[in-house]
Amino acid sequence: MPDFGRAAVMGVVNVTPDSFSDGGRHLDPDRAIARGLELVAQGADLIDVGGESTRPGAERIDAATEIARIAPVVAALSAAGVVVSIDTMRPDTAEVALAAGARVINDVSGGLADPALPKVAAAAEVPYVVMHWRGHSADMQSRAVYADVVAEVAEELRRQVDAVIAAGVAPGQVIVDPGIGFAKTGAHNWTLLAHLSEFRSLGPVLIGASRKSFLGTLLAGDDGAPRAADARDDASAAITAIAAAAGVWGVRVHEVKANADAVRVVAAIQAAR
Ligand code: PMM
Repeated sequence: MPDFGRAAVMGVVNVTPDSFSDGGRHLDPDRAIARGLELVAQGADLIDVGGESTRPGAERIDAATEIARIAPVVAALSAAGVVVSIDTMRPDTAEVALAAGARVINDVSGGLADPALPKVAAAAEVPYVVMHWRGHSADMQSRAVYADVVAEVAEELRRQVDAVIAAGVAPGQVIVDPGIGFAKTGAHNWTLLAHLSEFRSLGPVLIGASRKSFLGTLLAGDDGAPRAADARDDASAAITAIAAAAGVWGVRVHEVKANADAVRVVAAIQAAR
């Protein structure tokens, strides 16, 4: 597990036509590669490349389409020395990405969508992000029902972690993620963010809150219209500071600059304690 002495900044490059945050902007491989390099120049420690949108309501695409989108981007960024994580639920896509140089697997299903994926992570001996997940995006919001969201997400995530370790992933390679926005309402997201330290006993924690719709709701204008996705970056950086102060391993963000500064500010304050 790379340790940067502060929270890691994972920059997002979605090679998709339909991600809510940056969909369509980086579908062309050259633009996606340039964006990844730009985020590294701005201070990203690693780049998360994804070819399948997981926004609420998204339908799945086939593996061949996903692979065609991510392969040239993973290969070019890896060749340029960038640490690439592959955001996929599919073992075939992960295998192609690893062969192209990816060094981390980010599975938003945390091993549940395809039990072969944890085995790929185990064989490759790479860090494996296990995100809390209750089912595919098409209908996941119908599963946003909790009596105690912190306790239930922690318990379900613990079971997911146990399963991937049983599949052969070394415990030291597991990164956990409570899955902000995945089968969660805005209120659930805020409660999880208010209790991040409770997830640390499960492993290093990654948080992906950047630009998500609960921020659009929080920052809605007087007319009630949600703030646009690309105008949520200051709020995302505020969450980064709070998450870093709560001791997370890393944050997954679309705009790197302010987040890279925020994690350095928090590290300086922690060092001065
Ligand atoms: N969120 C999205 C995609 N991948 N991966 C992890 N580990 N955690 C997340 O919260 C997460 C993720 C959805 O956001 P996007 O469509 O902007 O990529």
